[in-house]
Amino acid sequence: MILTCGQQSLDLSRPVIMGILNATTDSFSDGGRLFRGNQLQLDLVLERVETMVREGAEIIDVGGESTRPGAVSVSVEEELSRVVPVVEAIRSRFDVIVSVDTSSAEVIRASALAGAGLINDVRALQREGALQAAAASGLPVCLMHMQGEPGTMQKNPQYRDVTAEVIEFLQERVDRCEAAGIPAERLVLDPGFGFGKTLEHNLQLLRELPKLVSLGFPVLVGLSRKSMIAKLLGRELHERLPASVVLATLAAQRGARLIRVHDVAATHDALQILSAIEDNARPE
Ligand code: YH5
Repeated sequence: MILTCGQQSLDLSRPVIMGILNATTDSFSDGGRLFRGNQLQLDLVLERVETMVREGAEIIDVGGESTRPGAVSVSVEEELSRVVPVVEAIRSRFDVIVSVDTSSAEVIRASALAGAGLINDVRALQREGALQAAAASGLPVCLMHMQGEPGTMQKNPQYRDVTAEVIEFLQERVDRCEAAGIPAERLVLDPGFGFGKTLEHNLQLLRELPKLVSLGFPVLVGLSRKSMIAKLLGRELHERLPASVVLATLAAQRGARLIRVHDVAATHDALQILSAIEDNARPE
């Protein structure tokens, strides 16, 4: 129920919010807002983090590589230069847990030294050296399922049974982690909504989320502002807040314990109501 994140710990007896911080110039939903020209502004980063922490985020997810469909890849040097100063700046000013969205062994090692508390890898540690780097870091890791690679993953994804295949893949990655010296207690699983999935696949995964939860690992979900909302409702990016909050709540109700979102305050309201119902306790 407690996830140890380096020097910090995370209580997962209730759902917790992971706030998204995009240290990329080309993010889908809030691309480049923390930049002046090509330069990431640490003062803007800290302002954004302060807001998310005040609104109820317990984790800040720092991403230096865009994984949106069709995104161009950045060099390891570029990713390091964006992520490391951000991790250090956040940790020097806030007590929040910093998660780093990366697939690179070098970035995993540097982030751990800079004070990160969690590794979030959309490629589930499949890149060269990533398993070893994560094991050596001693940090927990979120293993996410993706079919294909970001550039092409939304071109005709196909499954026999999406939930069964996601679970098989994640179970295989759990086994590889354990063999590499990352104990089960340090793993978080994520079905990877929108990563090589059609609307029907995403809906089935959310409907059947309890099957993934029943493996016994904490489950993380990222549904915030994703294109399944456009496919269901025809909403533009700036119109996706209500649907994002509903999806977060439905996922938490089905057992997700880490909820990755852009809109922390609204999601926090929803999760507090859910927790009050589930605990039969009133907020003070
Ligand atoms: C995730 O699900 N997602 S980056 C497209 C959008 C809006 C948002 C079309 N990193 C996940 O957030 N890490 C990302 O509008 C993630 N789980 C984990 N663990 C994609 C994203 C997004 C894409």
